[in-house]
Amino acid sequence: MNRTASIIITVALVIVISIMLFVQPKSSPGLAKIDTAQNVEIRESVQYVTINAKGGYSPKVSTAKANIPTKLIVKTNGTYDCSSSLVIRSIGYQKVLPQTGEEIIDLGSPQTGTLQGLCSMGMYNFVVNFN
Ligand SMILES: [Cu+2]
Repeated sequence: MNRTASIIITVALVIVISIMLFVQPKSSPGLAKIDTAQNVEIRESVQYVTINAKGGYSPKVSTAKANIPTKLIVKTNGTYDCSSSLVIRSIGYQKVLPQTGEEIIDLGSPQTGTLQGLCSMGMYNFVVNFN
């Protein structure tokens, strides 16, 4: 009985440690902040949010300001996967982007909320939170 119990505890510990190792890099708040700082900028009172599309979208989560003129720039660079096939339902946008290039999508002045972009198959996505 004691032996069984200690085996169960050992297995449980290994599982918990594995989960912690797995989850830690993704939930690191430092990294998310750096990403956001680099991909959102305001130039001449227009806000630009830049997303890279290749094997998915990055950064996956961006934070931007609401209620100011905003353009979304989606960059492809040798993108042969379906992340070049972009769908943004909330603005009725759907387009197959060039394999390499820059697509500029005018978002107007977004209200507070979340804008979601998807690949046409729905397997990759990104969100921009407007605050
Ligand atoms: Cu896809």
